[in-house]
Amino acid sequence: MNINILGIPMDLGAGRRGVDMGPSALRNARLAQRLGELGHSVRDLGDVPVALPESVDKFSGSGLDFLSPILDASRATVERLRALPADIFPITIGGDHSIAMGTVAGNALRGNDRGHRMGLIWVDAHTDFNTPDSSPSGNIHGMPVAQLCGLGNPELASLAGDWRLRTEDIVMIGIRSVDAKEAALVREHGIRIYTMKDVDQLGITRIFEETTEYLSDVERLHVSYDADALDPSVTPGTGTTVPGGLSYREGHLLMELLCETGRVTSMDIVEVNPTLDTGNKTAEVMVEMSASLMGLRIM
Ligand code: 5AB
Ligand code: MN
Ligand code: MN
Ligand code: MN
Repeated sequence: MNINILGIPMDLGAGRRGVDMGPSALRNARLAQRLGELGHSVRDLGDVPVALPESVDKFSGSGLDFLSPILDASRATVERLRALPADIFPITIGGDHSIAMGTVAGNALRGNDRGHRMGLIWVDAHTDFNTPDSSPSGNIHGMPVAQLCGLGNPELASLAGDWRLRTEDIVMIGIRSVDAKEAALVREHGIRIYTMKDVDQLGITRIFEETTEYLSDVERLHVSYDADALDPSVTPGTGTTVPGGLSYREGHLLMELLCETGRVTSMDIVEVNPTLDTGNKTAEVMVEMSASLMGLRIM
């Protein structure tokens, strides 16, 4: 496969600094080499420019912290991705999870100016379905899925023009921290959610089978993998850890099974923060997770 890596060193959407070093940490953990060893042809496109929080006015947008520079970086992400040829598998590396507004929108528009019907598999401790009104923190990395569905801020909601992610084309896995108003929103919009309780009860294999069945009609399939989906003992280097997450093997198994379908067309790796890590462990684990999605086999 032809893989293109695109870095988005964004920490404007998160409450803590340092996640902008995620792309660097993942490159340092040999992401491109690891995928190359699996037989892929890998090209690193470098980084999308993202403003430094010190260099911009936090209150420049309408009501949301760092709205203007997040819009700029998201628009640049959309343009980079939509221009890629159809046979490329983009792996976008963050950066906080606000980058997914641009990555999902850009991948939806790639090869179709009106936008493909896009399935989204959101692997995360959090549902990231806040709107500016529901958010307890005001941090945009807690809002990308709602924004992609057209809720919340109208400028963030129209990164792909009139294209919208359909609420019935989303599956979330690993969920264990949802804010009160956010919970009401995901229920209202009927988002398919597998909490950690479901992971414990059903197991990853059953969840995978239901997920691929549920998303059988989409044209493109994007996996957005937040490092905090995994248990903090596996990925400590991330800003919003929640105990009781996916085990190392559960994280891998989901990627191995998704790989076998041959249906996934793009991926994000987000929320790797090396300033909170032990060595570069979290980036190394996330590189292995992406390798599993791209064909790594035990034997
Ligand atoms: B992450 C919280 N729900 O909105 C909020 O890491 C946390 O991309 C969001 O999943 C976590 O601030 C965002 C409390
Ligand atoms: Mn997230
Ligand atoms: Mn999260
Ligand atoms: Mn986080």
